[in-house]
Amino acid sequence: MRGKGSNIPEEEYIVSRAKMDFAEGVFRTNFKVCVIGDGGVGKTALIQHLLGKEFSSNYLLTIGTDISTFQLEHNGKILSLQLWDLAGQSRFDVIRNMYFSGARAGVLVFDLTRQNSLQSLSKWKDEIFTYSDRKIPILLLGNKSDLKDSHFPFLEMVEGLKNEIEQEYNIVYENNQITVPFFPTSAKTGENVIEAFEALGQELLTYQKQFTILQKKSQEDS
Ligand SMILES: Nc1nc2c(ncn2[C@@H]2O[C@H](COP(=O)(O)OP(=O)(O)O)[C@@H](O)[C@H]2O)c(=O)[nH]1
Ligand SMILES: [Mg+2]
Repeated sequence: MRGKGSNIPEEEYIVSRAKMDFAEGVFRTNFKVCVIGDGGVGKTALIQHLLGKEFSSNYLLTIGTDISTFQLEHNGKILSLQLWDLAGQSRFDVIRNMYFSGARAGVLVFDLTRQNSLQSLSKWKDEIFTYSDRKIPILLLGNKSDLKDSHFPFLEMVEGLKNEIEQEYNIVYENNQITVPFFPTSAKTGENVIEAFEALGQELLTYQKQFTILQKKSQEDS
């Protein structure tokens, strides 16, 4: 399984958004994925790595949003992940809900060298669940593993956050199967980056099933 990235022109983006917003029960291959977390944790660098661009230690502060598409092949199906690179700066607070609307997955990124960037993630998770209007799959990334001897600092806190999110799924989805994958990653060396997004692809398919069951049930009940 290998991913391939490309930048998409605006018209195509609008068309695929329209497809996404059609019947929820139909198998969906286009997913809006919001990449979030504090400024400087490496969100842009991770996306650049996925898209096959060289790592640069000199990115400009994110201004606004970049949208790029990363494709995964999964059991012969193509999953198209539209990666939204969100600005973490507080001056963008007012327009954030617009960014999250219609999101089908969230990638929560923290910096393995900055514990407070992990502490922020619970707040980011609440925001994406609120504004996307459902409990969507979450991928948890501890980035900059190349700067750490041990890849797993703050493991207890990571487990705590995983459990917190999985509990929220358990409340909504009967016999919930959705889990929160966690990977230490490095946008610099590329460690685990593709593997992590492949794991997210798997969760998106699981989510699709759970959500369809939930919808059928609510139709039967009404
Ligand atoms: N050593 C190391 N530096 C990284 C890594 N990822 C990002 N950086 C650096 O961290 C800084 C912030 O990265 P950036 O992608 O702009 O963060 P963003 O604000 O979350 O988008 C930049 O100087 C990057 O070069 C990583 O995996 N390892
Ligand atoms: Mg950025």
